[in-house]
Amino acid sequence: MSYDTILYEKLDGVATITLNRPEALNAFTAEMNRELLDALKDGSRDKAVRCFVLTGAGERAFCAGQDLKERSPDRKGSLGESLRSRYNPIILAIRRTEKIVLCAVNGVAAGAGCNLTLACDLRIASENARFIEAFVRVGLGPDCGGSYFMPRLIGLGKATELFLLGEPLNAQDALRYGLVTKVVPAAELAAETRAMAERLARGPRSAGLIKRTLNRSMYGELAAQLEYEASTQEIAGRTADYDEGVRAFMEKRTPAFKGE
Ligand code: T3D
Repeated sequence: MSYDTILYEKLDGVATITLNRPEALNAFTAEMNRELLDALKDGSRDKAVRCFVLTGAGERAFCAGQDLKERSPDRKGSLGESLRSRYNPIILAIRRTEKIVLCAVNGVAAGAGCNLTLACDLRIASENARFIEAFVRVGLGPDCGGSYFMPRLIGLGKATELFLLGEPLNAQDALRYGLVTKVVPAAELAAETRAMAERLARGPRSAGLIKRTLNRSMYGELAAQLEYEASTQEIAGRTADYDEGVRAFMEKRTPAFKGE
């Protein structure tokens, strides 16, 4: 299979998927959603693959979420439908595969990009990594399971702060909150990730069962929450504040929200 917006490599039991639009901070287009899902399905079916690594190209960004250049008022369409057809299947694929998914957070992870990291089983972060629940900055609410994973990973108090204020959580604070397993210098991220991925790929059959039991323990209502996020994002996506948020981002200014 060949891809345009991701890189996909399988080696020694590890399938590495690299989001590859560095010029746009690896932001999602519909094509990238499709290709990421295809690669996850391919690796999940492949008996030789025991572990996935998910990362972003370049040192600047893991992923800046939805490509906002596709979200001007005349092009935005239905955000609920976008989540149901493009994003939620990716989140469910990551949680439902019994292969372990290790995220190498190589830079900023914002919006859907932030929540994509949270869906993974483990995260290693470069010192440059930042986690930003950026939705509020553009007049949206959490999606891609962020409202489900974040409170479970770091507690409701800090999660609420991140969602309502949209401020970045840096790599060291992410480590302190238990969001990431390890923080390493940017130059060492690839090697540290490879070592951890190979260790996971050499693990017993029970690794997949461990994932499945943790899913059952903590993530039983994930599909319903993804659907709920899609319905609330549909509402937010129709507001004047969202249109203003996207316009302000494109014009590099602070949005003037009116609460409408
Ligand atoms: O279908 C749906 O719409 C529903 C799903 C929604 C899910 C979402 O993800 S909504 C949230 C979308 N993401 C964001 O709101 C984050 C937007 N980006 C940022 O806040 C900042 O760019 C970052 C904090 C991620 C990084 O800041 P910084 O200062 O390091 O970089 P920058 O200068 O802002 O960005 C660099 C370039 O990337 C810049 O382009 P330019 O000026 O060099 O031509 C910027 O426009 C571009 N870029 C960054 N993020 C996006 C983007 N272009 C398109 N879409 C982006 N999300």
